[in-house]
Amino acid sequence: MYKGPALIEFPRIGNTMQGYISVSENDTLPFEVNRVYWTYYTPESIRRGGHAHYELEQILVAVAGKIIVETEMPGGLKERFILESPSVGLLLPKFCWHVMQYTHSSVQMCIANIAYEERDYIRDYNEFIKLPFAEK
Ligand code: T46
Repeated sequence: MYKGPALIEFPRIGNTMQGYISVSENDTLPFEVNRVYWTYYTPESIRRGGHAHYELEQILVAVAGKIIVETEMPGGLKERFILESPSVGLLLPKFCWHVMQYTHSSVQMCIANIAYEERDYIRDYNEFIKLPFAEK
């Protein structure tokens, strides 16, 4: 079986009086970080994503607002996650089909293991569901 998506709790330093810092360094992440990107001002009616990746692994964090993430792994396991805390991330492993919907003010930070490469995307759902259901 492929490893499925998983929630990650980041440390939360601070208090309600002074605010918080969350932090992560390479030794506490499941991969080495090679790219960080972020998305914002997505209209609430829009569903982004709709793809999987061959090599990309990443952690999605709603640093502001709320993100609904629907995932599907090869073999058909479907899950739904709600991200609404800046100290919680969602680890998306390779071969994980994902679709995201955002509240308008939300900001999504993505911490990724590889640089952007269009060839790494599986954008055709029919191609995705043909992926072998085996350990990768
Ligand atoms: C993903 C989800 C969570 C770049 O040029 N460099 C980049 O690093 C990225 C991420 C995107 N782009 C370009 C490629 C497209 O022309 O930005 C445009 C929009 O990308 P896309 O339609 O893939 O955006 P999303 O929000 O559907 O997906 C993004 C990531 O691309 C994807 O890897 O997993 O966020």
